[in-house]
Amino acid sequence: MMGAEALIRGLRVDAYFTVPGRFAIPLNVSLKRLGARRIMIPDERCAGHAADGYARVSGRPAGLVVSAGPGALNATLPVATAFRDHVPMVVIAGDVPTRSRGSLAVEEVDLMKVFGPICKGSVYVDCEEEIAKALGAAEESAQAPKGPVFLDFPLDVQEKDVELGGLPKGRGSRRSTEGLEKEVEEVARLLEASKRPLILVGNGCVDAHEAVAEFAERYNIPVAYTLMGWCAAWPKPSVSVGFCGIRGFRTANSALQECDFLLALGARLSEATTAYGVGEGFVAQVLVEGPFSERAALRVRSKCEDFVKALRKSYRGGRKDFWVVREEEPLYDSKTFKVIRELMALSRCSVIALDMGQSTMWAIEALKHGWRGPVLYPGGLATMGFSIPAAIGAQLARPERRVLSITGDGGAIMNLPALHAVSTMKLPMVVAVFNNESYGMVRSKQLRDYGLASDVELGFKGFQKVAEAVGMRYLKVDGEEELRRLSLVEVPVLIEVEVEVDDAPPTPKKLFPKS
Ligand SMILES: Cc1ncc(C[n+]2csc(CCOP(=O)(O)OP(=O)(O)O)c2C)c(N)n1
Ligand SMILES: [Mg+2]
Repeated sequence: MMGAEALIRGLRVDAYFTVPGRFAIPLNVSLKRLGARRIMIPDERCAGHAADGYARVSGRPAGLVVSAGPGALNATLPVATAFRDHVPMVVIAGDVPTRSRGSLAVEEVDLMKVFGPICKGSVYVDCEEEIAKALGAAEESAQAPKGPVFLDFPLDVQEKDVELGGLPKGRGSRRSTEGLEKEVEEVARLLEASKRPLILVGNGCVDAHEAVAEFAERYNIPVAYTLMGWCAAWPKPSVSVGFCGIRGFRTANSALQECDFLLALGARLSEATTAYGVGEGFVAQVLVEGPFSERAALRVRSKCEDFVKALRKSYRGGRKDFWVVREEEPLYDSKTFKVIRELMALSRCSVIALDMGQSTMWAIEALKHGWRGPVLYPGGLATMGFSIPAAIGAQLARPERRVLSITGDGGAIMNLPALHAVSTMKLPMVVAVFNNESYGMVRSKQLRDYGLASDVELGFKGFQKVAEAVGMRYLKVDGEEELRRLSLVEVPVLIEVEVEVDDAPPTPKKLFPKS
């Protein structure tokens, strides 16, 4: 069988997002022959974000298959976005033949150098033996710390006749839990003794968040989240106090300041989370990788899953008094904020994909008022243009749910290939574009810091025509009345909301100070 087929047979990936190219032909032919689930989206950036959205919602790695040079380079943004947010993904680039490597062949670029810093691991599959290594690396993608794995697969090796024997299955590395007992005992003891305990769930605890929720509900311990942890963890327990940080829940930020014992699970305790301070209490931090916080007095190197499992066994304490007092979140007199709240209530969507920009900041404020489902948010890299393609992936992973994409005009204008894909696949999505005819978020910062705005105007008024061109329904929305018509409009639908460029949520001074 062809090398490409051997690789695909060995991978444990449910769905492959692809863009064709001559160096990826054996890969794409193998996917078809093997009956793999394939989704072709005609732009690598969009296909990559769609793979990311699929993985965020399904919890399983998605495949991204691209061709050499330009094709692969166009996938760098979504791959880096997934890397920063610890999303599992197997990225396979069909590359120029091994003999052409380094020869400046047409379409050739050193992809291993490009993808190395934005992937968890990478393998140059330059011979048959490396296929086994590539499969091992791909398994690692879904192991904590999760992240994209890059497989650089030259055309000649894809086409080579290979034997299937000896390929590893489910090798994934397991970190030893030895030596954890003492630390778990210590945390259990501190938790028992504390009067105002708080568990903080970060993005690194996504796999264990349900176990944490069960534990916290049983003992009535408040659970706060980082923004990224909150977005990924659903459903939330009754003891949730929201997410901490710059745009965090008041309740969560107060709890972080007032707790006498903080157990931070898979949370780095970066400034984004601790913007309003952490109190004087004892801090224990569990991280599978990366630097510990200076505030952490007890530092545990472990997968959160292993740690939480052990803690549940060790803990002997009783139910706590729920010490946190819940505070109301503010309501704002902003058109964007109000329409987003109405959309959340009226669109019958239960998964939401955000972008980067003012409308997303408003969406984060609106989410605090009762949103229960998963949220896809490109928080690490802050990638504009993420929402629509990521929503496609989420919709494909959860066909029974309806996905709402919230984006600015800047994010939407990048996404013609994604809108075309939404329409051709007839995905039941609601795409809401908040059109302020500019890069509003950048404009407001420029004005604030320099008193002038340059090259931030977009002035695009053609979303209705775009919707018509790709074959999506279109609805212009000014408020609740038009939104009520949403139930009569067939999906997929593109909703356009005209908003003022100055309709921006209050930004705490701490956020992006002028350096
Ligand atoms: C790919 C990418 N390019 C540029 C930026 C910088 N950036 C952050 S927000 C933003 C403006 C977003 O504009 P829009 O989508 O219209 O949202 P608005 O702020 O106007 O609501 C830009 C350019 C980015 N984060 N990502
Ligand atoms: Mg805009």
